[in-house]
Amino acid sequence: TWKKYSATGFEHKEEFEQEFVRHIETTLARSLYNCDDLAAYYGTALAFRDRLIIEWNKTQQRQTLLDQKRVYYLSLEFLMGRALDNAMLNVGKKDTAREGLEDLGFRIEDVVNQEHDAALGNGGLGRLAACFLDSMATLNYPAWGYGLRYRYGIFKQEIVDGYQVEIPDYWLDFNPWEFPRHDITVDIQFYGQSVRHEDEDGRVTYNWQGGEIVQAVAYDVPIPGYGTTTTNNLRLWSSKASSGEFDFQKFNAGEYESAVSDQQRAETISAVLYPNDNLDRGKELRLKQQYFWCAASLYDIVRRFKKTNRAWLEFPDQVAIQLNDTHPTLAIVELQRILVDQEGLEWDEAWKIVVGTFGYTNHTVLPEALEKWSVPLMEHLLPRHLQIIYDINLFFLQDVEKKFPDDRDLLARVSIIEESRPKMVRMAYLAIIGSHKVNGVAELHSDLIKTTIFKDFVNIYGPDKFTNVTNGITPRRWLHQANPRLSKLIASKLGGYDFLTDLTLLDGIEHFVDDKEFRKEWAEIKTENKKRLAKHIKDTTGYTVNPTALFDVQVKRIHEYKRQQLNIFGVIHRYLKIKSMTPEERKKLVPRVSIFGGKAAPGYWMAKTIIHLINKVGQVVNNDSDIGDLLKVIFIEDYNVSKAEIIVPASDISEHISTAGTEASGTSNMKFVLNGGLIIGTCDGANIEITREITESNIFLFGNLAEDVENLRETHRYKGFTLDEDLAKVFESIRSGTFGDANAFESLIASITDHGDYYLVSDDFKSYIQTQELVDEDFQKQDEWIAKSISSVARMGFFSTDRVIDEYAESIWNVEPLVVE
Ligand code: 26Q
Repeated sequence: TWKKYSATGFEHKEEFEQEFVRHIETTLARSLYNCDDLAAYYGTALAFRDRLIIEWNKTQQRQTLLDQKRVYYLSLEFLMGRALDNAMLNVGKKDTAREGLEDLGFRIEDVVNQEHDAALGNGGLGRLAACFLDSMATLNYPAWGYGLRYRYGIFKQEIVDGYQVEIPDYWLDFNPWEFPRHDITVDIQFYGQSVRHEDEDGRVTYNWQGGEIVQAVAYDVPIPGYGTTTTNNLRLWSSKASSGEFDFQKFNAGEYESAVSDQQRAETISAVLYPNDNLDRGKELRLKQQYFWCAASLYDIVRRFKKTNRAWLEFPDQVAIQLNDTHPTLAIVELQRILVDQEGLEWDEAWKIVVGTFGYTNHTVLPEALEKWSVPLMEHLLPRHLQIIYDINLFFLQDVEKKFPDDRDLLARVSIIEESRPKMVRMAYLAIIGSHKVNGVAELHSDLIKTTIFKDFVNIYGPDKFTNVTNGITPRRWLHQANPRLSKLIASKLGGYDFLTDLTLLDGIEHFVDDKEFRKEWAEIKTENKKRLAKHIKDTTGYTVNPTALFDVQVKRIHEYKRQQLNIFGVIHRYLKIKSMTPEERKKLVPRVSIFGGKAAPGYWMAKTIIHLINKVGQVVNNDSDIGDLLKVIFIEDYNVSKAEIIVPASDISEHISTAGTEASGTSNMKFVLNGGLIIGTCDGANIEITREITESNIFLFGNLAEDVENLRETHRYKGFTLDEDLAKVFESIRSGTFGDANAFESLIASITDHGDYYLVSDDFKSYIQTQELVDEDFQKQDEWIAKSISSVARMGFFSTDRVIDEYAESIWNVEPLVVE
């Protein structure tokens, strides 16, 4: 006698089983007799989905009724990974499902593994957005995500003969987590012209006319909070040809091909995620994506606001919009256009509303990643928006002129329009000017943007407009879900799972650092996780790795600034050293498995060369009988969120070794430490704050400081530099063909020896190698190592996205959680 639809989930396994079977037999039109793991996945997902839908509807009704201020998180990327495991844990009924599935003859792990990752993002920025959604729902904030429903997410990576090959990631076949809202559509305009009107009183208005229309269709994804009934909404827009008169006439006239090609052109807008991470390439289709998504989202937000019949002045009291980097900056211009051209507000009144509404988060200082769009392209695609940008710029420069008279250089420096040929629109400047707050994502990064790329704006606006909100991660996915045994062990000491919603409670495990039994269990869990990864490595690469070896992991997008080349040169150095040792000397060594993973942007030649080198080194080292278990080099194909959930809990040490001042924050550093891995890293991004929290004795820091980087580069340019001796030997061995065709790696070597070593690989090589030797030494003192691991985890409370979201809510959004009874 169980309740049919309990609020929180299934009361008994029988209730789950019944729902499961019902979906297999009706929704999927199959029978239990031909139900494989994939069908079992769908059955389980649909059963849980039913529960989510009920809470989702209630949450939306509640939010509409109470009509508190809402947050809208605009991001072109949401790197969600899998949904089922997360849904089961957040609803709190995973064990019930496990038992039910067992009764029916399935292993829950196999069922969960059937799900295709939702990979609508490149890396850190997209995963951060996904962690934010989890925390916003968990903390009961009335919040929506807005993004694009790409037909193809980030490509799948295969390694063929040591080279990266890209395979399209078609993931939408049957996605039980999305709900098409064919009734929620927005017509989005492109091209055409801006037409001037002057009425009898001499009032001048502009109107955007002509061009073409593409339809945006909403697809909604439920976002369940952990331990709460709040289920928020992620709305993704899909593009479709508008079914206007136009097509109909074409079809009628028999112009099928042209009608079909119009349709394809429209659908192309949301077809594919651009695979560049930290690199801007001014492609027209990308700008179309940005406007399509901004315009549809704003239409939706404004429509919702208008239903409440409030005065426009109240808009910023009801709506906070956060811009995830500059990608949605056109939303600023679009809101100004709606208010002035369509709603008839005065410019100044409208602009105050706009600035009060938006906040802008910067994620990079790399010059090649700062978005710029050519003025001619903007004028062609969005003629009225370009005019508005020019006006925003004019009024802004007038203000600056008043404040700093006769500083023409300043005006040229801060102008939204760069006077190049062609002229360019600087999106970051537009985002700063159109927002009331600008934030970086870690302390060092937030300081750097204030003193370098946005220095002039700090002078103009004063320092209060610029703030820091250090990134975090959701402990639900990155501890409880990825590492259930560790989570359980911690819960056993803390008397429950409260730490999952208040991560600072982790400090309670510090008391157990000296508890022998606790340490033993802690170490065993790490070993189990390493065995699971070793199996994955065996299954996917064929290589056998020893789970007692030191697992050294670097997984992230491949980029010169992240310096995977420093890591692989270090590996080669180690290989050469082992080769030169006597058997006696070798006995003293700590066996090590160097594990790499990550995708290179398809057009990023140097990144692809680094992948190639890693794979060639692996081929040689792993097949060298001289070396045995002492060193293995593994490249894990197709690194993604669900692989991270296996890799992160299995690392002894992970590498976060960017050139100081280049990695805005990094978030995988936090994931590794939270899972009991130590890290080796530079004084960069959030590594610095991690060090502050866990103390210097628990982290392996090395390398030059951010403050010295500019000088070093300058010296390289004008005086050159002497190549590190050990690095020179590494290059000799590559050049002599030890790892196959030496020519293949010449450009990589030359970037250091001949082209100024921009990323300071040579400058940091010695201290990197020395620090890695320290890692070996410390790893041999296993007891101390485990103690470091435990006390680091104990001090990671700060890095929860729950803390991050509360900070945004308080200092940028001014929104309150919605109290759920
Ligand atoms: C821009 C223009 C055109 C095409 C693509 C892009 C583009 C796409 C993605 C530019 C940048 C990105 C992604 C940036 C990113 O992931 N940045 C990372 O953000 C993390 C979360 O704040 C930080 O932890 C990382 O340090 C930062 O690199």
